[in-house]
Amino acid sequence: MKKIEHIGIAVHDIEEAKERYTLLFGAPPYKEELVESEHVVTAFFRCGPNKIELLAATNEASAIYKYLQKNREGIHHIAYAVDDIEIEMQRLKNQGFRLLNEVPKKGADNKMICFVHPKDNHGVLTELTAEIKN
Ligand code: CMX
Repeated sequence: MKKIEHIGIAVHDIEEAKERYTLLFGAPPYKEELVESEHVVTAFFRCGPNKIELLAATNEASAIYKYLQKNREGIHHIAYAVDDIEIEMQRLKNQGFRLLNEVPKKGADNKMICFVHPKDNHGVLTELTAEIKN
């Protein structure tokens, strides 16, 4: 794993959260994206070399919808950048981590992603991300 790629924050209302984080950073999101496969709408902010992803559910099938039924708004996951996502997935699988998708899937911000169960990381939902090379 190379670095923290972003921190994901679950919110109820993406428009309201975007306004608040635009005030916080003094700059608007550099990217806004609907990820239909994940049933989320996202907004990405830069903070120096780091990124913050706001996530809101688009419907009740969304993991964010379920999360916010049980929890308050707040940090939902930490994403790490990896070079080769398949190698990292296999490495973690061999060590007994539960991968939440068996093959890499397309995520937001031009990434292939894989989630690792929060219970295998002391309560933190963990995401592997690899840049899609065009
Ligand atoms: N962080 C920490 N713990 C979490 C969690 C999170 N984000 N989401 C769920 N949990 C915990 C729950 O609190 C629950 O714990 P207890 O059993 O102690 O109550 C346990 O995990 C099971 O949670 P659940 O509410 O019953 O939900 P599910 O098991 O159905 O799903 C999870 C949980 C993590 C497997 C599912 O949300 C998932 O597959 N997530 C990955 C995909 C995702 O999150 N997509 C949205 C983001 C997309 C993006 O970034 O683009």
